[in-house]
Amino acid sequence: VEAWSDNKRRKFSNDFKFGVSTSAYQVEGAWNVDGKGESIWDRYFHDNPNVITDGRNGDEACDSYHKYKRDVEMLRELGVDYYRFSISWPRVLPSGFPNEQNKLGFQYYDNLIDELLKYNIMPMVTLYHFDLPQKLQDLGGWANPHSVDWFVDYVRVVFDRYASKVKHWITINQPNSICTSAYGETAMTPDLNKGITEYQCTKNILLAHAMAYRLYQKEYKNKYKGSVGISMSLNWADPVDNSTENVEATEVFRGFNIDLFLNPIWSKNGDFPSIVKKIVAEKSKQQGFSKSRLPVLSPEEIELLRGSADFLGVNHYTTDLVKASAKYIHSPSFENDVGVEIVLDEKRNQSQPSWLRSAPYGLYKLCIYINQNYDYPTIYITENGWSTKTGLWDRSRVENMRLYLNALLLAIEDGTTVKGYTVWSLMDNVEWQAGTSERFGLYEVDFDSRYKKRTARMSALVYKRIIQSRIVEKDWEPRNLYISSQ
Ligand code: PNW
Repeated sequence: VEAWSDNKRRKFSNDFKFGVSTSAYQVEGAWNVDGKGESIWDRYFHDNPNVITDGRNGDEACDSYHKYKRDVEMLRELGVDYYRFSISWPRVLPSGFPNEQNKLGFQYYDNLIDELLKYNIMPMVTLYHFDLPQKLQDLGGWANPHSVDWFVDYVRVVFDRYASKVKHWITINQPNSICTSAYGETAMTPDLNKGITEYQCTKNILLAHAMAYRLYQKEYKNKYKGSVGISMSLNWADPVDNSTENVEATEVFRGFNIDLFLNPIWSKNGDFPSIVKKIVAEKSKQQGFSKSRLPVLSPEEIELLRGSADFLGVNHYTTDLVKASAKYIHSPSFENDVGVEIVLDEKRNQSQPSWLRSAPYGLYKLCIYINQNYDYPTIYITENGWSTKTGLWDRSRVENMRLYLNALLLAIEDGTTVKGYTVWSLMDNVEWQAGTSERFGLYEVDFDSRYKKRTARMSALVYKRIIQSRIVEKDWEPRNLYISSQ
């Protein structure tokens, strides 16, 4: 029990929505079936099989491309209000451009969406969850300013087809992970110019989001009345102790990992945060660049970005502890610009991967931080979850979910506008480089079975009960794992 929590009984209001989430590459499989184009993850894993912990890539994954009816049946079993899934850009536009439209690829999403609507489950569609068409990566991916146009052209095709059926849109999943960790590491682009591409990507991907938002406003909103947001990776960060240097290091860390992406869209004046502008400009100068590696946003771009979201999607998993770093490495990179060290909190429960520690108070503090700095935006928690090894009695997932939902109830009581909560994930899936060695699912998937058999875990039954009762019971347990769609 956390010191900040109390024993008051709280309830989710009747209009609060519950959902679950997946993404295309992680569940669909069928990587080269029916005319799908190659994505950057297909290429990366086919060329570098050794980077995957257990060697299992997304070629087959959960085979949701063929098993979507079973997926929807599971959603009915859980009783969720909505399903957050993503559309694979290379599945529908294999060249990346609208000149080639893959009928069969679209047919899959037609079928999935119609199946959801048939059972009154709202689709929440992520337009981009990490799987860029390889052909666009060959042109520089998100570091190329033309990527703004490429994205908007793709999105227009999708809006035209689905705006009448889909009312909740997320433009991009975790642009901050895409630009700063993936570009900074090696996952999404092997060809790096560190310290530079991170910020080109940041600018381009935020503009791509804003253009897609404005497109919806202009051409679809009046008719279809949907809402368009963006999901950010927003873990909380606290200083490892109260020393001035660690407190300051934490402010810098938050500046780069939270505010760099929120400030342009949700702050009153827009633009990148001044602390980030200052640090990158100073270091760029020291390193001999003729100007800051962080691109400038023009007044028009600042206006375009400001207010360009109906809601903030919060993907929240854990809290990092921040320590000022003594070693300043002279080479340019996002990491060196932030210049801190992340320390794991050994006191906290650890999940399967070591980065994931259960620290529910962090969700509460994050919400308060967002409210104070960005004036109470409308929020959906678009991802929150826990990973385990295989096994159906996943008590650590249940425990973690209960603690985070209680923290969320407290944040709501203190004024946070949260419309919905989404578990990552509906089922075990391909956890990027971790392959299937980390399991995030409410349903276990038997990846060795021909039908990718899915079985409800204990957490599925607990979540179902929370959705029905709207309260978080302390220690209710099911007697068996039978789950029905009634
Ligand atoms: C998310 N962190 O990414 C992704 O959106 C999912 O695709 C992924 O499967 C899921 O988390 C689980 O890992 C994250 O550093 C990226 O804390 C970074 C972090 C957490 C989640």
